[in-house]
Amino acid sequence: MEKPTVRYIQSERLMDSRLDDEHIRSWRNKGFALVHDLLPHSLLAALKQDALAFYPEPNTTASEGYNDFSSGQSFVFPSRSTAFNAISLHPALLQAVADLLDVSVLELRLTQSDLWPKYGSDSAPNAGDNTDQRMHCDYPNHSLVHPPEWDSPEAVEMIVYLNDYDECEGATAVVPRHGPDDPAYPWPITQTPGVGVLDYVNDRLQAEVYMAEQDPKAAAFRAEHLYPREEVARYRFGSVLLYRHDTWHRGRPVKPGTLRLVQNLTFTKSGREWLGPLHPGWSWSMYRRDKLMEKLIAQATVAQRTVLGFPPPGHEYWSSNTLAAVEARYRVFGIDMTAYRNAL
Ligand SMILES: O=C(O)CCC(=O)C(=O)O
Ligand SMILES: [Fe+2]
Repeated sequence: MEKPTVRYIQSERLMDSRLDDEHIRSWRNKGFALVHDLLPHSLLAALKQDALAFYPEPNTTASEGYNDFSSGQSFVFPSRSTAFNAISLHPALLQAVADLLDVSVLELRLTQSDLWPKYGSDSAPNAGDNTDQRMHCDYPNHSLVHPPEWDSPEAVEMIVYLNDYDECEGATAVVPRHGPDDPAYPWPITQTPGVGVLDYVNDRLQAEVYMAEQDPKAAAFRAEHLYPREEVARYRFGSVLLYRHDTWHRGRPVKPGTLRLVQNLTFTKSGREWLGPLHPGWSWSMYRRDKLMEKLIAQATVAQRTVLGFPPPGHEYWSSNTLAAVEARYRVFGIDMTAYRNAL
């Protein structure tokens, strides 16, 4: 059987860039790290091109349909953009997450990969508006529970920026955590819109008015300890902001008339069913005529497949029968089952 010649996933070892100890310490202690040059610029440029071809230009009527965050599930993994898929499972990203969580790459799972446009606008925001966000942590719409104790994190979130700060502004703001007694980081994290009985309000001004009405103590905490301490992540083309489900942060206004493009990703430790994928399951696209996901699985490395939930070599799922059956499904796409066979 002839192997496909088009690459659907970048699986060469591109391990030239790795987080340094300072990045790892910063993420573990302060709750974030901004890293430049983790990903190859050629791949990022290809992704930006795909995104620009997909999303409407700023200042057009069509762009008004995209004035809230997220792509509305229209630019998610697995995507027709090969660059997007390649970044979603890029070895340098996987290694960075593994280093932050102190586990092996095989113990990671991808739970989010979504490319979001953010259009700069100076019109009056509604309560759900994304332009100038309220300070928040991301766990409520990623987790069924609450983030574990600070020193036992189980997920890494990231924002990959495809513009320069000077072009679009709209740098994400983060509140660095200073040790276990930091008054900005009390436990549990409940003083935020959307948690408990509090409604979800995204716009900063409206959220803080609402908080002052509903929970004056929480509003005072936010005003005293969160907003004054925010630091902006001055990104460049290709920068990656690594943060956590329990890091206070918020999106800030993008320059009117510009379009900021970011890829948002989340990786968790395996076996965390309470941190489920934010998109349709990875198998859901398998009936598409383009067979993109099948090709992607076949061409991925063992580690990349495992990060998608494919059973790793040596897993109890594998027997000579299941191996032959999976091979029968993917052989036409060029899968190499040697690693699984060797581990039987
Ligand atoms: O877009 C950004 O800079 C941050 C967005 C964000 O934090 C969110 O939507 O949860
Ligand atoms: Fe967020």
